Parts: sequence; C-alpha cells; structure tokens
Amino acid sequence: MTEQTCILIGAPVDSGKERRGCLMGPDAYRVAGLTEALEGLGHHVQDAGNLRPRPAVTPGEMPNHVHEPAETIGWTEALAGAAEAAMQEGLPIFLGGDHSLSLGSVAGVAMDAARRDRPQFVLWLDAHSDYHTPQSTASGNLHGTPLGYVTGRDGFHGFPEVKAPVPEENICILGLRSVDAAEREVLQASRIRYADMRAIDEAGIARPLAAFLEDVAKAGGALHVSLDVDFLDPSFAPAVGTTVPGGATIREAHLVMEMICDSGLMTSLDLVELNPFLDDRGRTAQVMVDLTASALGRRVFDRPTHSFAYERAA
Ligand code: HAR
Ligand code: MN
Ligand code: MN
Ligand code: MN
Repeated sequence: MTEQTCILIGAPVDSGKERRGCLMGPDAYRVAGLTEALEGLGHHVQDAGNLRPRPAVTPGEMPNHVHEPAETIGWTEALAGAAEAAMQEGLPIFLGGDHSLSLGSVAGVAMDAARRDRPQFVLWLDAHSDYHTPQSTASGNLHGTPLGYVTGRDGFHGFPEVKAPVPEENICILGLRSVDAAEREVLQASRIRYADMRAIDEAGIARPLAAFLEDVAKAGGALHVSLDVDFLDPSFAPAVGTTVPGGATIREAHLVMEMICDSGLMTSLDLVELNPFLDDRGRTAQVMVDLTASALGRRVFDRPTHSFAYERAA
C-alpha cells in the first residue's frame, strides 16, 4: 500500500466505565512495538504522546447514575480538536483508552470530512452497539454511548455540540453479541447496518464488510475504523473489562483488516478498551498491534493467493 504518515495519539481515557486500567493502554501499544511495526511496513510514524482532557464541569441535566461525565466531556473536547487537526497531517491512530474516546475522535474526524465535503463513514468492530444516550444507559458507563453521540442523538448535555453528525446509513457494526433492550429498539429502527455473530457465522464476515466498503468507495467517503478489543473472542484477547464469549477469531479479525487495507479507504483508526492490567503477558496488546499492521499492509504474499466472490460485493 502507499506509504502513510501515521500519527499516534495516546488517549488514556479511563472515565467511560467503573473498572480502571485502560489508561495504561497507550503505553502497552508502544511497548508491544506499534511504531516499529508500522515503520517496518514503510510508513512514517509520528508519536504525538498522550493527550490530556480539558477541564470540564458536571452539567446540571446529567442523570445521577452517569459515571464521571465531566472527565469524559473534557476528553471529548480535547480529542475532537486533536482528531480534526491530525487529519491535516496524516492518518491518526487513537491509542485508547476506553471506548468513550470515540465520542471525540469520531466527532473530530467527521468535522474534517465535512470541511472537505466528503461523507464520513464509520466501521464499528465491537461486541456491543454503544448506541446509548446518557438517559438510556442503565450502567451509567459512557463507553456505551459513542455511536449515540456521533449520530446526533439527544441527551448529551454539557458535551460539545456535534456539528457534523455521522449519518446512520454510513455506519456498519460487525461482531454484535451484547445489545441492551433500550439500544435494540432504536438500532432496529435506525438505518445503521449491522451483522451480529449469527449473521457472521452463516454468511462469513467478508460479505457484509465488502458490501459496506463498496458503498464507502462509491460515495468517495472518509472511513473511520473503531476496533474494540471485545470484538475478538476473549480466548484470544483477554485484556478487556467487558468480555463476551463467542467473538471474532484472530483469522476473521485479520481478514477484516486486510480487506480494509486492500480497499485503500481507511482514513483514521481507534484502538480501544485494552486494559493491560487484565492482560496475559501482553498478548492482547500484541494482537491489537498485529491487527493494526494488517490494516496498514502486512501480508504473507504481495498478491492474494485466491480469488473469491466476496471481492465483488453482492
Ligand atoms: N451496553 C452495556 C452498557 O451500556 C455495555 C457497554 C460496553 N461497552 C463497551 N464498549 N465495552 O463496547 O453498559
Ligand atoms: Mn472511573
Ligand atoms: Mn465498544
Ligand atoms: Mn465492546
């Protein structure tokens, strides 16, 4: 693939849920050799270090059970600005941090796309749909809300206004196996497309992904990929607070990343929910680094050694 300038943005966000540890994520990716892997593929890497949240206050209208809203608001402000700025310089890779970092990363890259008159698309690789609002979440954990926020759902009092909401039909979620009742209703009524694990088991993961990538290409869109550790089965990726059995295999996940790479469409990437405190000798961090390398060109052979129908989406 053509060489990229990859901008690593450490986002040690830990406010999106109760269980702590995701703040160690950015350094775990560095220790696992992310820079070296990308440089080895011929890319330029700029490590921008770790971001800090802006100071923020708890808004009056926030439901009481919501966990640390002020800190997440501060992160959203900082990340949206950093994301929009980094899009001028290259391909930002956000090193989480929990998934609440995507309120900011996606809002920011979408601002950049809007300024370029390009539609923003989002590929969400996750066991969860993360489509709550601060009102609908029962847990109060804001890492379950980023897709609600970036699509412009109501109720995010005190958060920056979403000036460039991502259209529902530009979002594809793969890997679903834990969706709360309150999310299911709105998700089913929305134009977001999704494949749960049953669909993936029946049809394969390549088919829904190829169809989505084809739409991104046709629209000339920018593509943000948000990779949640729990997309993977916990047997391969134990270092996450919200494990759900029955997830993607290493092979499925690499195929997704390789197809993203072949498409040439990815413009930004989140690596989220890694909790190094729960890891087993760094192996989850290593898997995430290897998947990032696949998305940016790591291959066994220069050319595919097969030719299957999924390359032309149905
Ligand atoms: N839906 C549940 C909640 O809102 C679990 C959300 C978990 N989210 C993440 N990221 N771990 O996907 O509490
Ligand atoms: Mn906390
Ligand atoms: Mn998530
Ligand atoms: Mn998840």
